[in-house]
Amino acid sequence: MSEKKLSANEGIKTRSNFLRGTITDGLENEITGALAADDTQVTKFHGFYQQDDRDIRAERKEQKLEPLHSFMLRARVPGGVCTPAQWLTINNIADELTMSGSIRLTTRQTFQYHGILKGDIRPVIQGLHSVLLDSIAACGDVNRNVLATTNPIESSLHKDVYQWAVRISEHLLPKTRAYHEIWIDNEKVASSEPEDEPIYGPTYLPRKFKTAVVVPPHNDVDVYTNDLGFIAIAENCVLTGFNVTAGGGMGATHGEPDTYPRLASDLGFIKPDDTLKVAEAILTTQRDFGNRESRKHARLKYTIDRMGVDAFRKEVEARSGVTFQPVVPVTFTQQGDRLGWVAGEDGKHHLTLFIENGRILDFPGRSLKTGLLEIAKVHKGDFRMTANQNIIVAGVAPEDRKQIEQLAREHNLYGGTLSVLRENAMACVALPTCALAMAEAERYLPDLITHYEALQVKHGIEKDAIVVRMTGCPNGCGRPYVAEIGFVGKAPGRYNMHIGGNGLGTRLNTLYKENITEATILEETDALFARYAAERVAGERFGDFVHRAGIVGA
Ligand code: SRM
Ligand code: SF4
Repeated sequence: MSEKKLSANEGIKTRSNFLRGTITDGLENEITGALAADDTQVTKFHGFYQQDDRDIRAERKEQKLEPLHSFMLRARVPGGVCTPAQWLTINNIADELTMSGSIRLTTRQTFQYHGILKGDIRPVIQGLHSVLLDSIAACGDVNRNVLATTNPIESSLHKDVYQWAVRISEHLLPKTRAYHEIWIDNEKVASSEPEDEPIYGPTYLPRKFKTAVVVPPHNDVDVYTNDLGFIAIAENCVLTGFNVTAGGGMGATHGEPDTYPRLASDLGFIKPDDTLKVAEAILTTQRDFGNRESRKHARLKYTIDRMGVDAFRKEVEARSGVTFQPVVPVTFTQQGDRLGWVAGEDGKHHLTLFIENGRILDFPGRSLKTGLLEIAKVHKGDFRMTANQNIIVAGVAPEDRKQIEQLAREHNLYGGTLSVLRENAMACVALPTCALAMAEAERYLPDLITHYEALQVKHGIEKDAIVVRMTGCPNGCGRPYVAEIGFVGKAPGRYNMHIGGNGLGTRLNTLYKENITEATILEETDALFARYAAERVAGERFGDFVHRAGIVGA
């Protein structure tokens, strides 16, 4: 393939010298708050994005000022597990080194800072490093943060599965020394060894790559939306292996039907010992067969659709030396998180706290950030960030439960009167920081949910959990295409409405109405809820009902 045909990012990666680019020079340039354009692609591999506040973009332009550049940094926290000591540092960094002051839990079990000024990126990364956290490969064309079911009830199985998430994450990490060199040591580390990326090669992957490990029956990580999935199979809480899935992804572009959300295909069952071999083989197959000309068609899902699942499976078997066994049948019963207390098999207690759209900050009457800080000061277990933007205070001894619960209640982190609808709702960041947002999501969904709650009460269905998700554009960061009702931003105040996910994360929904405003959304929902309340059969979920009633097709 000639370089001329390759996407611009391929050239940037090649020239970056294993992810260095000219970032160091850019950090020293005090004339601008920005980095060089090519470097802003390279920094993604180091975990951060250049952004600007879109609320004030026009105003700054009018004043002939450059946009107010700042950076969003995403940490890498496999399985979402961190210690209270780490949380104290995470909190302090948000206070001292970010303009937003917030900690934003993401849909991939980690957190982001928004509003870091260029001169503060190094102190932020060094601060995280001081408590053994990093942001390498949190973004970019590499394997990203690996998800693992939080599943605190089956504690020993969770521990095993979490360890696999960590091992996969470590195994597939880029090996470049650039991250340490630029951010930690601040100088080139002398080495006689020539630099190499044994798994990735110098141009890394054609596109981002995402991995999740799930423990059925709880599909809290929406495993089928990942490029690579491991579905844990266990007997008596002992892991016997994984069903492997490949080729999931949510992103699409409005008006371009050759881009689409896709659920992963089942490849087959493997033993635990084969996990890393298979993960690497799937990744390198994508490395070698993925489309490097068009980034819109570069994800593994398109590679698999082009090759065919059987040919893809054979290639993976040849590379890994592992033969897939038939898939072990599994059942999922739920997506999303179980909020509140559960007791684990190890006698420890775990409290899942609802964080609306993942934004941890002190709001009037809800001092979420202070509350978590106070909990971190006394908590002896760990924290687990969930793939649904919530957080678990995990591993609480029975005698400490009262104190944790009291702190959570004092700060309105627990014990209010949330509807099940709100508890299950999720929105992506969108405006004002996301450069790709076409409509509001995080700042608007809470209001839409309030309208929805009223409609649920009107139709007597307020006890029904309906999974509602919203994103500000079709990229799908809040996984709206596996929601029972998904809203996808098209333009300010306008959304596509999708319905018919199954509440388990194993069925895509269907486009129902296009480009509609709030008034039409509420009219349509009123009519749908009325029919659902009147015509559903016992126990039927909303997403299943709209299929059975023929409101959306198969
Ligand atoms: Fe995402 C790009 C936020 C999970 C699909 N995503 C972005 C960027 C970085 C915008 C950009 O490129 O400039 C967003 C930054 C917004 C901001 O200001 O913080 C962004 N994505 C997020 C987060 C923070 C949403 C959230 O509210 O939690 C999630 C961070 C996850 C993490 O910690 O790693 C996030 N993004 C997802 C998911 C869900 C998932 O992975 O489970 C998806 C859909 C699954 C998938 O990848 O197919 C997702 N994000 C995208 C895409 C579309 C990719 C594609 O294949 O087309 C983009 C745009 C792109 O890559 O070109 C994108
Ligand atoms: Fe931004 Fe779109 Fe992702 Fe929302 S879905 S965070 S608007 S890229």
